[in-house]
Amino acid sequence: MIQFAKFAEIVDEAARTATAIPQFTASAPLDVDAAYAIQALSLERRFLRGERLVGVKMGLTSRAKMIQVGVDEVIWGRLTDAMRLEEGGSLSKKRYVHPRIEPELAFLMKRELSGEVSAAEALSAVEAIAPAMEIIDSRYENFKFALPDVIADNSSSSGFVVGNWGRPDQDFCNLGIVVEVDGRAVQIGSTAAILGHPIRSLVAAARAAASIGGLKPGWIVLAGGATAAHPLSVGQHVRTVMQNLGSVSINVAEQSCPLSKSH
Ligand code: 0L1
Ligand code: MG
Repeated sequence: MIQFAKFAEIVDEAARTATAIPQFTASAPLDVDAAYAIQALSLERRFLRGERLVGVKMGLTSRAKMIQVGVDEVIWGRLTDAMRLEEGGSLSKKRYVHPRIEPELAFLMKRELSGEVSAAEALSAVEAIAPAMEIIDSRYENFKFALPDVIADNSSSSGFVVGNWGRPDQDFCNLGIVVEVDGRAVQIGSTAAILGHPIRSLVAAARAAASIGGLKPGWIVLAGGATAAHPLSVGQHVRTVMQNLGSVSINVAEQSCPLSKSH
């Protein structure tokens, strides 16, 4: 346990100071359970600094992501209030090591959801859905990691931005998605890439979150990237357009404006 706490401190400091570190599994034989224990301990450090748990992210929920990372297993991480960026605002690139953006569908929870649930039960616990983007930023050098490394590193989650909320009773199983950088399409996909239907990701989130008391009303669940992640550079305007649901955007700045809520 003491060693887990040390790994948690290292990965937390790497995230806090935007400093790349060598992957843990190069020197320690971590398994997936150990990795989730490290993730929990590293997030505890953020909560002690005043951050609040506001939801979870599901990761590696599409073939594109599994192939990009070289694993075939769904993973999850925790979202805190400090990770949320203002829609249309800016992110400060210097607060990340090597950020990338992923188009995602976000769920807003209306009711608690935990453990083994059906797709219908999951849907009935949703208040709203929205187009969203996740900023992933592996704290490992060159984005190089094995599965336990990335899980320990909060499954690479480092920020998220959510567009306008819409009704959950619309069909969202196969919505077209375009990610644009400065008006040019850089990724094209569909919500169907998320486990065939994004609701399956919420079912998986309920199962995963059972270990932390379940998904809570008011929480956000990011369903997972629908395309490969796209690298971010200073000066870019990044927008994701999702069929029927609208768009969500962010500007990549060297440093964010002091008046902006975003970090
Ligand atoms: O889908 C995801 O959010 C995956 C994050 C972990 C892997 C990565 O850093 O690309
Ligand atoms: Mg993601």
